[in-house]
Amino acid sequence: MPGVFEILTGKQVADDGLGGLPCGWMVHSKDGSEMKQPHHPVMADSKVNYAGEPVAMVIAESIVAAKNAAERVVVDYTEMDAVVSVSSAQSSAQIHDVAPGNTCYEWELGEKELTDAAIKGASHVTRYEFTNNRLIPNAIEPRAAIADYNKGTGELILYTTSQNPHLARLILTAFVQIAPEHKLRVIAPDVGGGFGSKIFVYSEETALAWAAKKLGIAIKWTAERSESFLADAHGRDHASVAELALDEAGHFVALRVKTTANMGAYLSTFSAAVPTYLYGTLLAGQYKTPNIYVEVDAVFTNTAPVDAYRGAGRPEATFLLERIVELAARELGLDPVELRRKNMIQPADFPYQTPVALEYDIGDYEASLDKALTMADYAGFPARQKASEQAGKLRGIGFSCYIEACGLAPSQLAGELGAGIGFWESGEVRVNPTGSVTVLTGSHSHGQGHETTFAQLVSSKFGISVDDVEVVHGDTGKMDFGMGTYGSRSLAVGGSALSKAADKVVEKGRIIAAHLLDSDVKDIDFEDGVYRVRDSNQSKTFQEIAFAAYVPHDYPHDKLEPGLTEKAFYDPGNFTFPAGTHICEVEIDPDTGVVEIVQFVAVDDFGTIINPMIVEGQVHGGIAQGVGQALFENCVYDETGQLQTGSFMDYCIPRADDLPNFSVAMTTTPCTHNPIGAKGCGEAGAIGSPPAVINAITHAVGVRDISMPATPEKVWRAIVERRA
Ligand code: MCN
Repeated sequence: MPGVFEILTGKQVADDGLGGLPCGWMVHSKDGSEMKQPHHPVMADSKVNYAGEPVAMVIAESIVAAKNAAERVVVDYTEMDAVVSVSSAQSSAQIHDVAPGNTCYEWELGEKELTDAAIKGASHVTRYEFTNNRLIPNAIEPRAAIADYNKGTGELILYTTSQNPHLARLILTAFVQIAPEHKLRVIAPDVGGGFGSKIFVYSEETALAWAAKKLGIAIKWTAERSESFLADAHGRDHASVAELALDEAGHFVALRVKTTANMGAYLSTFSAAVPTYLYGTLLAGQYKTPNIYVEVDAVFTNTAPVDAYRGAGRPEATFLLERIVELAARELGLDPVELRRKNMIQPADFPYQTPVALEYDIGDYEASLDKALTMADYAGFPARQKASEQAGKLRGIGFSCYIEACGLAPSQLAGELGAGIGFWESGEVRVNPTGSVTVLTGSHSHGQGHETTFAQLVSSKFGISVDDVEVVHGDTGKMDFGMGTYGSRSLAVGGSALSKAADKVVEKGRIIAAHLLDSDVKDIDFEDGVYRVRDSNQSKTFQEIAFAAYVPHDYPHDKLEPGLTEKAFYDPGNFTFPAGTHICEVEIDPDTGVVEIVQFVAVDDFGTIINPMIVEGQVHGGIAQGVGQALFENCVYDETGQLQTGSFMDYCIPRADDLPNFSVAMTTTPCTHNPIGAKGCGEAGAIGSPPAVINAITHAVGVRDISMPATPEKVWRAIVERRA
């Protein structure tokens, strides 16, 4: 057809010997066997396993020519039975030869026998069976890429919407083998949001890079929104049964969980870790439950791959725990706040070893709870409920005391648990001769404001203006290496690397200052951008020292090399454990089932905070997404595997007028093991909020459960059934 350069198919990918897209985390089943990893081709060769899987690529001189030609591509499909539901996947038609029963792994964590025995002997057991709805991430900017091959140098440049360009380069070179590592440069410039969905290496960008090299040209691709719905990795999709056992005094004695998690048709880059190490390990929550046992069956279905989406595993754990605790309180006629308080880990208990592998370093959960109760005026709730009743409305209040593990992650521990990569971060601080600073980080900012907060961190170390610091990220050609952004790790890990590098600069400056001031290094103090000889009026500014480092006419050449650039790699000693209390208050119109969130309070502990406004913004965004999951969002496939919610007409995300003004506050227990004292804040809102919303709605209606999303129809039906 006119304007078409080339049409490439999965067969050509296979003929060129390209590797498949790997999963970076190996999970073992309880019998010790490795998880089943079906080959994940860059483009489907003979079998298509989900609607949205690429089968051919058309390269043309214009988008119109490419679309017209794509419509003329004829694919000879033979229809097969589709497996869609997570609950029935294991008894449905087999998708991959390597995965009998469509089972990827059967994982466990915790002490089964002790947990079973504790449940048997308990005075009360609360049981909760539920699903955690499937979500489709929707960043403002869809995925996009340009692959540009330079025949002269043999260099391939991939501009792509990635949260971790170095990892993309590693996977594309070491596994897919598109080019040698030193010949591929991955640039991720301003990326319009990711929320996890741009961590992964996808077919489209991979095929683009391969084709650009094969044809010796530059090719551009931009996903349309409907492609994003079909082909971006989805999130959540669990079916679970949980039992919480309590003794007579209301202490939790055991928690037993069985979850089936949907992996989709193939394993996406981090998918295997999400329903295991980011989920099962969080099931202690803020509580001293001595026995916990969790089993997770991960299953394949004919749906888009499922992977990390804001919170990744931790919202699933929090939802389970904070719903079942609320249910237990209602069954026992206890105040849900007091039941939580009774079981909370206390400040004196830290460091606290949970029965599910994690050791929490620090926290003060009751401090957040108490502050949230005051802000929400819990004491005044009965009066407000009465007023609503008089106005013909139902009113409810719901709690969620969440914890999360973020700041991924100690590399050695991650390696022991099956990770294929390290989780340190790199940072470089380049002081220019005039004293301005260029900061290079391996973290990636796609909405979190690192350009501001990292500049604040470094400028405060040197006592210089924040305007004198430039933060550079997202280019494998500029920084040594980096592990990218996910798991709310950038400040705790990437910021710590920069903090270390900045400290090295300060120390080098101290030696230069001592030389210039004819003093001893130990007598030089550095404060507010000035090196000063203690108890004297002799000093040099940071800028003077920088100049001296690059114009070393009078310089300690016997001790130092010229220049003022330092690098650091930081590998965290533990996760960070942000925690807090969310309280949601709703009013419901019983005639329509429409839920109005009339109040939402979040009190969080993120340790030391660099920028309160950015942190508040992160909390707001997270809550908005959590409310989206609780009230509106649901990904639906029909029984033939076609996506039914493939546009914003069918997949509802929250709008501004669906949300109240959030009341957000902080408590502070600084992280004990990183140099900043910071914990992550980027996911907390999405983790803490969904159970608070559902607890409030079920409280208002007076029913045990309403599944997410609690749409007006579901809420209205629950009201009608309850009144019948
Ligand atoms: N910060 C701070 N003080 C703290 C903690 C954080 O000032 N104690 C600042 C940080 O310096 C950074 C921001 O708050 O500017 C978020 O920091 P952090 O918690 O370290 O999270 P990351 O930067 O690693 O961001 C990742 C996180 C995740 S995992 C998802 S998903 C998510 C999120 O951030 N995706 C986002 N927030 C997002 N926000 C936007 N706008 N777009 C996305 O795609």
